Amino acid sequence: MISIWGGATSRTLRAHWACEELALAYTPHLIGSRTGATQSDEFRRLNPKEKIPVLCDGDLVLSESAAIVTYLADTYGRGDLAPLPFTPERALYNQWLSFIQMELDAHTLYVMRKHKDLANLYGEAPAAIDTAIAGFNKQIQVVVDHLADRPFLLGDSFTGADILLTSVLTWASNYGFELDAALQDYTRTQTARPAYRRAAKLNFSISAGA
Ligand SMILES: N[C@@H](CCC(=O)N[C@@H](CS)C(=O)NCC(=O)O)C(=O)O
Repeated sequence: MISIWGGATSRTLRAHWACEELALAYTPHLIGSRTGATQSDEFRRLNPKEKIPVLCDGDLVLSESAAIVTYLADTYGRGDLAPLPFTPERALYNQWLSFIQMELDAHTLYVMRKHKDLANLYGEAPAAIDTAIAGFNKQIQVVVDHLADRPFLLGDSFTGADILLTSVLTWASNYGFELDAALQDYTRTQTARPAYRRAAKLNFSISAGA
């Protein structure tokens, strides 16, 4: 039986969305970040990093949202949500996942989150925020150019890379980034998917931690 720990964030939504795309039965444990729930003894045994999302499937305990999406795709998707391993398509899928996690999440949007919304925890850093904004604007242009002649990151079919990209695009919009019109269309198309709608309804049925 699959369980997913976490809710109310763009990253936990990735795990719920992958389960919904694959029509999997799963048990959500909707704990929020910074609510104290990630510091409980029970949760720390699952993830000593004290971070969500976490997936449990039988004996497997897996953290990191991109790894969770890819595990679900490989185990239950049979090539539907991630290209099969050992193929050039899979190498490109890995490339997009790394790019999104590093250039559009960790180095940019998450820097803004830490030093703006969460400045009480991580400190004010206006110069880091300016650099993060410039970095996001530069790197997102690569995505705009790439999507100019294909509907999805990998070409003709929706994959976990689109789950990750959509999650950062909605996050960026919420932060006031003016996304290119084509990217707005792309985001509208992905967030209209029934699986996204089910996942978002569940994921955001709790409020984010303070
Ligand atoms: N690289 C990780 C990042 C996970 C992460 O930072 N999660 C945040 C919420 S989106 C968190 O759990 N924060 C816990 C806390 O601060 O209590 C992933 O993609 O899963």
